[in-house]
Amino acid sequence: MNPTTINDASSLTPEQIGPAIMEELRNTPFIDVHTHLFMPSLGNLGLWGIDELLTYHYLEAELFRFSSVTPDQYWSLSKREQADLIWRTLFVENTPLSEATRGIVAVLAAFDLDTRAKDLREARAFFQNQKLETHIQRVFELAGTSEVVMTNDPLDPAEAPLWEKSPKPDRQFHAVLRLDRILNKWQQHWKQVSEAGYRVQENLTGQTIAEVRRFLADWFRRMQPVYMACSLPDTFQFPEDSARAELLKQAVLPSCRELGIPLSLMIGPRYQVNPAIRLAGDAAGKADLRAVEHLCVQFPENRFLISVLSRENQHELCVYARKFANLLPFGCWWFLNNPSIVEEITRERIEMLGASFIPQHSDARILEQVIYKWRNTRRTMAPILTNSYELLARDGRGVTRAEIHRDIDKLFRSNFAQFVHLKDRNDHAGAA
Ligand code: RAT
Ligand code: ZN
Repeated sequence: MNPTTINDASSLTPEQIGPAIMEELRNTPFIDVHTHLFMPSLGNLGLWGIDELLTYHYLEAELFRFSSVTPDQYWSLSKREQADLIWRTLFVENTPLSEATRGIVAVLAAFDLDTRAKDLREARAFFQNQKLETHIQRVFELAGTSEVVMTNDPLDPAEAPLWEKSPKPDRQFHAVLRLDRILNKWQQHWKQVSEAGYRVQENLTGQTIAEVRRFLADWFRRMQPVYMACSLPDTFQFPEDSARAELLKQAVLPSCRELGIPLSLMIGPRYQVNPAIRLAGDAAGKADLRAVEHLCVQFPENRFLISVLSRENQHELCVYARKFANLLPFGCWWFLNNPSIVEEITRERIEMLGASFIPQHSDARILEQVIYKWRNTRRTMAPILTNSYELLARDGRGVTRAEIHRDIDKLFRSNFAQFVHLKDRNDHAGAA
């Protein structure tokens, strides 16, 4: 390839486009806009290492397809025994063909560990020898990520006390104020809010709404979240006669406006269709995206990050994004994070929205997962982008290296950074 620099204004030849895209994808440090990872200053909340990787709920779901072990038998095992069973079943006795199992293989290979090992001895010894802080830097480097966004639940009894101790902020981990318990299960959680010192009742009186807003403002100060977030069932409706809709309208959306942050809605799980397999027990359903339409229309001053779990909802989401600039679609979430589906959704999004969306987030629960999830994303993105630029060239406009750089930066960094005003926040943090 001719050395083409980022400032080179001349169009690339057809042979140069693919390699230039691969290089830009490799060299752009991505922002991972939604994970379940935790900064090290939050103590032991962050999961990492081979036993955690193997007991990821995506793999637990697969275990029950390949083994006669019952969920009850599985849950009675220690984590180590569970990991051994999953390794033996999915990696020794069967070929790891699925996306989640291939992910484990890719992580082991990234650390030069034996991907055909008969047991986990070597892998365990490797992870036991890592020091978390340096390991995180190495993992981020291998994943090509500069920073990740966490999921932080102020009503999680394991997490909330850690925030109350003012943990050291971490430039590589941004917080998110997650509201599932408050919005989806107010009846079960209002007492917890009340016990934390807020004058709330189950009934959403004026005082309760004001106190929920005080609760959100206090947690905003404590966590400095980049957005608030909630996952919502496939049956989600807005407006509707429910505590959730009232809380959204009167507390959460006004607070987001006042605090200047977006609200992220992840719509589409069918919670616990098989409770016996716990976290793995959720399914997916097609949602009515008129709820999103109504939110965007009624609250034009709010900004919404939206991900939908059903494949069938993807096209509609793009249509709504074309109507409402305050809607930013993101990610191919959970059951969609497979190359065939990511490819379909991403092509559709580029065709309908150009580079004005966020193609992917990792949803990593275990640190090292970012390695395979982001490698896979880069691998899937390269031919999609190549095809888009080839079509553009055939229609009469070649692409420059600088344009490729700009587009990839938008998709994997600046669309998000601008939507959540990341720069202002970092400047502010730097000045503080
Ligand atoms: O993808 C997942 O790991 C799910 O279990 C959910 O956590 C989902 O990502 C969510 O944030 O609700
Ligand atoms: Zn998630």
